[in-house]
Amino acid sequence: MAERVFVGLGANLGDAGATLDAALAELAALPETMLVAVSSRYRSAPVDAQGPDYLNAVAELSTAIEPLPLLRLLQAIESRHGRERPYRNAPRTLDLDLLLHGQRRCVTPELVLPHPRLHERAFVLLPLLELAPDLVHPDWGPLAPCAERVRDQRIERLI
Ligand code: PH2
Ligand code: MG
Ligand code: MG
Repeated sequence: MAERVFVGLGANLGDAGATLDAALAELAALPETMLVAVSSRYRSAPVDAQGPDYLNAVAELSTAIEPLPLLRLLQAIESRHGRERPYRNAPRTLDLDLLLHGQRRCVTPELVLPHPRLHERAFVLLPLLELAPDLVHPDWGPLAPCAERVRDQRIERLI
């Protein structure tokens, strides 16, 4: 069965705009998957990280791919864009995070669903709410009220 899936995109090294364009085309080309919607792009200050500002966005997919195989496909796309992991939260050419996979919960060393920090980070929450203002988290309920709590994070919606 196809699930409603949200993927967070981020980049703060290289030509971040071109990388996001290419990554979205690769998401659209995944098997058993439709790219349903893409948020605006946002420029955001690094959170718990160093380096240049990030370009962030969120994509909505409809996909029949299960969470772990989908995670591996996302990691393959990251690798094709030169993603390196020298240390935690290092600047990156491309980060693709599985945020929500329907209402599924999953806790494994490799993958936690829903993404445990999605409600704390403006660079995830604002593009997510732009696509799905009525989104309901499987544990915490409606996500819209969380936007109030990330108001101090620097983020700019680009046109
Ligand atoms: N990703 C991180 C850590 N910090 N900050 C912003 N603004 N955008 C990100 O995508 C981001 C971050 C780890 O994945
Ligand atoms: Mg991330
Ligand atoms: Mg990641």
